[in-house]
Amino acid sequence: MNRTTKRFGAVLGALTCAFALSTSAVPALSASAASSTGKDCFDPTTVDAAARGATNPRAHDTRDITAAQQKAIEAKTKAILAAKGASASKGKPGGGGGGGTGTGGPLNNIPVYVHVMTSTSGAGDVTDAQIAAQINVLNQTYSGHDVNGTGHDTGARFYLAGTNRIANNTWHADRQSTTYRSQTRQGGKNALNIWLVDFNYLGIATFPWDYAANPSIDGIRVEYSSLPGGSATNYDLGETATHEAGHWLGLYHTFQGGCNDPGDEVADTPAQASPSSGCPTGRDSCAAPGLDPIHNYMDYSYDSCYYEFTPNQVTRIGQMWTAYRQ
Ligand SMILES: [Ca+2]
Ligand SMILES: [Ca+2]
Ligand SMILES: [Zn+2]
Repeated sequence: MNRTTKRFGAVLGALTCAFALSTSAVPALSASAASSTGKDCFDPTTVDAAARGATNPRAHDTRDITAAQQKAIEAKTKAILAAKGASASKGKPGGGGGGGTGTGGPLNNIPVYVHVMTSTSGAGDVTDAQIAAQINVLNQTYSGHDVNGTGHDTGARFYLAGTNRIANNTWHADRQSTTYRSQTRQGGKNALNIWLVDFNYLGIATFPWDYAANPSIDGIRVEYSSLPGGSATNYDLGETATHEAGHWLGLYHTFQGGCNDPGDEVADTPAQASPSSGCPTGRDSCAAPGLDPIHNYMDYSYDSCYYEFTPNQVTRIGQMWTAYRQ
């Protein structure tokens, strides 16, 4: 398997599973409100051939969120925040009623459960030191202190709450992902579950607004060789997990919507026509002011190119946390 061809598998899976938003009302946050069938709507092993084959290995990313879906998500979030704001004003910070399933928690103390899905012969069995290094990378990148440069403090902090090692060839290859995620996921809606697998992607994430409908599969799947010290060429600094956690926290790609408003819903990330590759200094793919945000974690650059979230992404992360994971 050529590690250099691995790309982020994006986030469409959970969306196609869970997306049933209404633009006219705040949907109930309870899991029972959704027909959570447990069906996995995104099995990368089945879309690889069609999506990756001929032209662009990232082509499946274009199946991301439609403009209409994005509009609905933003409206829903705004309504939830307004409702929680009203609740907070009554002295009930963090909301209470309708708060979905699972127990929430603070952004600055996120429990991380790492599920190491090895083969029966031990492939993919990362070390405890690598897992610790990965948690450290998350804390560096989310606090604005990347080894590659300086960014902004998102307020998010992570700690290792548990490591789970499972030997299963099928699961190691990310097959039956709904099954294995449902059977192994730990913690509440504030818990970041990371499943380390070996697939044709660097990572795949669920979004926070999908949690209520599909709580049992919430989290990120990450190519095990992308952990610090791993073998994924150009993607071995552990920043794949940073990128995927960004989705899990509610960020879109910086190229969401291309050059068109509202793009990624973040004002201080210049519009970007398409994903970057490598670290293309000076890239300027949209006429809108500003160079492409190639150093942003939510682009597709090399790990060594990444070093920042922007202030407005920090704001969005906080809002998304309040709306969906607190
Ligand atoms: Ca933007
Ligand atoms: Ca520009
Ligand atoms: Zn992504």
